[in-house]
Amino acid sequence: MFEKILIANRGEIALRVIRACREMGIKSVAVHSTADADAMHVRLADESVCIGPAPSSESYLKISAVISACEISGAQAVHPGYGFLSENAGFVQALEDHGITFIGPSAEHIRLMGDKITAKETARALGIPCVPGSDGGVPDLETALEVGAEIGYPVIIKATAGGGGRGMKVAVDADAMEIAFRTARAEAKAAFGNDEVYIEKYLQKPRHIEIQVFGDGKGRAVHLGERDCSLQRRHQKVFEEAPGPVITPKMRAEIGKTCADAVAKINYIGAGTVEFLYEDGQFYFIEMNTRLQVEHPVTEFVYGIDLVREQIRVASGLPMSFRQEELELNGHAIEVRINAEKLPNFTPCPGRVKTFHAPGGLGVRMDSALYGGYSIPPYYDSLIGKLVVYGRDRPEALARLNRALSELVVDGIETTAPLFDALLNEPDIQHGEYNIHWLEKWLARQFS
Ligand code: MV4
Repeated sequence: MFEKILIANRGEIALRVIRACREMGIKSVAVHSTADADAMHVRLADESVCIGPAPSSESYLKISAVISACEISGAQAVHPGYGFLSENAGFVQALEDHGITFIGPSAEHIRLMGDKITAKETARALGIPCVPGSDGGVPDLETALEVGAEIGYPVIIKATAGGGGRGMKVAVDADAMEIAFRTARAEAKAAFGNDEVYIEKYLQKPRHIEIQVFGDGKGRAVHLGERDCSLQRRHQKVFEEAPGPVITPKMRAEIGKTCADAVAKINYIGAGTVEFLYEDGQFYFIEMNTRLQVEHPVTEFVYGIDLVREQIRVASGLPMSFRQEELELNGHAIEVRINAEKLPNFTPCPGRVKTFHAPGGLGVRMDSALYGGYSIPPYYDSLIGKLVVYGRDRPEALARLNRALSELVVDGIETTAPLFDALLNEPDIQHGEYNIHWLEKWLARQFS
């Protein structure tokens, strides 16, 4: 087992990893920018190294600075958290060249899933159901129109190098294809420096359901069920739950096994998420994320597993500490993301937090790096905490969320917390009746 792990991240996820390290008797090294000298992750870690100035590009994203910090501190492994360098194959390669272990999948698997066409081809070859669409890239308008005629409209045009919703365009019919195709390519070129696009049948009212998978890198893998992350605004998740309100045990077992078998077959190591759109009882693969996700705590609650501990175990060559047959789904968990943003427009509002009080009690977990007197710097993303609740069933989890929100105090800045008080009063939310468009429609109605 590693003696010392460096955490190449900040905020609540850095704390999450430091906590796992401490429970495992592993020393932790924080890295930080000059803007984060007073950050909680720096205080909580056993050691810290300043790796550069405030902009992420010169600190948290700077591979050479992170590697230097490993050498200075003697860390044998790096946990990347999410975002930043977590899905950067070049970083994994650079660590390997320096004899440092990356706590996550191989550079090859990160690359495979980073290109959305190869990801989809791989998924299909491994028996994962995919959205009908073009076989690979669509080079010109003529081909795009052929694909449209074959699969039927509406279609969606997506960037091969994309993900997370950037560079996507819907064409409702053949007449709309020319403009949609041209715009999608231009946006893809501008955003990713690569104008390759592919085409899929556009699903009109799906849910976003993702399957948590975990591999040991030696041909064994398990699934830990699904999360429903349909409540999003501008491709940012705001509310996630496990299990999904409309997923039956039979469907879970089936799609879960398909995903676990697939990642086992490619010797995938560590945590991964297979993302699907779900409509009319069918799953359609869209992407795979090769990292630990923000919303992993809902899965931890309902399966009683520490995913970060397992990541560290398999990265060090140990087996996972459980088998599929030992994994049992129990109860219901919900996460809401508390951002330093002002409603109704979600305007970022960094600044000084006067008072911070985290809710607690039975079935409540608040992952946050805030403290009273802390100044939230303007340079990084606006997530300041994740409030995660557990109940024996969904109504109990909802009641607990309502209660926990009533205890939360963040004074001095605006947060998205009031949004969730309002959402909890909505019958559709109470009944789990929502899809990927529900939240944006509701927001438009609320604030018009
Ligand atoms: C789609 C889709 C409908 N049909 N693909 C958006 C982000 C990216 N990960 C995939 N996305 C979508 N792909 C097909 N074939 C609708 C979306 C989509 C979406 C997906 C998940 C959560 C929120 C979304 C909001 C708008 C569009």
